[in-house]
Amino acid sequence: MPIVQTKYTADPSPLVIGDTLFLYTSHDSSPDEIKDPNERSSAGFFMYDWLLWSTTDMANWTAHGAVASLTDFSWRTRDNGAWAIQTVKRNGKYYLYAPLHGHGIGVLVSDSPYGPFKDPLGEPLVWQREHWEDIDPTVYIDDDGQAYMYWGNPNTYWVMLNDDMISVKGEIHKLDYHLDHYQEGPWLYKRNGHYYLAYATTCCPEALGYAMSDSPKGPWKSKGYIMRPTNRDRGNHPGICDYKGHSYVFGQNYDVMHLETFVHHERRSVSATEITYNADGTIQEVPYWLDQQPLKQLQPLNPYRRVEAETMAWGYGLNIVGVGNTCITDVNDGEYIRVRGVDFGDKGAKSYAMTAAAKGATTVTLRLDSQDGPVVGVLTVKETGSVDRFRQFTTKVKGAAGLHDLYLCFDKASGDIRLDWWQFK
Ligand code: FUB
Repeated sequence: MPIVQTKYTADPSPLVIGDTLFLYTSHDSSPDEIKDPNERSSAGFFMYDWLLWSTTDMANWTAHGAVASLTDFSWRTRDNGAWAIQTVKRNGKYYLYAPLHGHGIGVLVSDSPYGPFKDPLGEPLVWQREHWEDIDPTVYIDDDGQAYMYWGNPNTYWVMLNDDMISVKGEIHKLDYHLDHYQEGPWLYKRNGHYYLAYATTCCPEALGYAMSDSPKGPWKSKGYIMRPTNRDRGNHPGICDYKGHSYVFGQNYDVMHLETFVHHERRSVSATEITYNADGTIQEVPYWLDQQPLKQLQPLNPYRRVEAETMAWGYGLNIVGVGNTCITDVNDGEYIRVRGVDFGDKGAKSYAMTAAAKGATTVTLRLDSQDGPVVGVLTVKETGSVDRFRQFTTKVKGAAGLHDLYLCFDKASGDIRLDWWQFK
């Protein structure tokens, strides 16, 4: 199942910085997030901002909220259309490349992966005024320091970037050949001396294809599918990286929406799976997301340090608020947070504390290994007077030792609740 359930996410852009895998995504609105109330049951794209998630174990993901939005580009003409981005790091700065429908591709810059991102140009980085094909930018900085940007649907374009990463070097090139099944969503990278251009294949249903080359300028040779088309999906979009000795492909599907409806809406969700490279650099095909095993957890989670409440493997029905200090909200009876692979150690935990604010209250039952598993503690979050007034609630814990999945199960929930962070002792 998709790695995030608290928001609809699409167009995954992974970026590994040190110990952490950051994942920038676009953000399909849920019905209540659509700005025009008359459009709330429409099937189309309603995309206003870009979200950030992070992990250190590939099993639990932490939400960081919307780190950039269309409003960061003062020259944009549309309020909808925050489509696929990629963020890359160079010389301590983070460059976020974004399509601005009908206005080319822009770039935002930040000193931190968490933002804030600012527009250094006040105008597009590239803009081919004669068509609307300037979408889905991907940027790769080669070993010699030369950066390349590819993009486009249904044609593929590329250009070199200057070292400042916010201006182009030379002219825009259009591939004068069509990569097999190429539709959109290119993802450019290099691995073991081979250059790769992965992409979403011919719509619809889109799948994941790729091409290889000896040069970032091509020529590219199509190599087939990473994931074949299936009627269970419609749109797809690759993001590929190596992390802690494993290789991953990210993509997207409608499988969280399908928990509610099979009527088509653009409410997508990002999934990921491990990929394996053959000796010649080609990539072994992987089955459709739902036919895969869950991602292997790379290291257990330490519950004796501060854990953000928005860190989870599963949290369907819950929602995220805030940027910077992000919290869990929209808590209802029967919902739960699953945190995978929590290492309580041999001695086990004695107490549990959660920092929360509430114009209301909820009970949080701590269970091991399943939603119905053994209870190790029960916490009550009580009214704090305001959703901005946080206080710590504590409870005793018994029976939590060793390695377990932790379930925070909610009931007797009322009012507006914000869950900030928790910690065992
Ligand atoms: O998310 C909007 C668009 O859908 C992207 O730009 C495409 O790659 C496709 O995923």
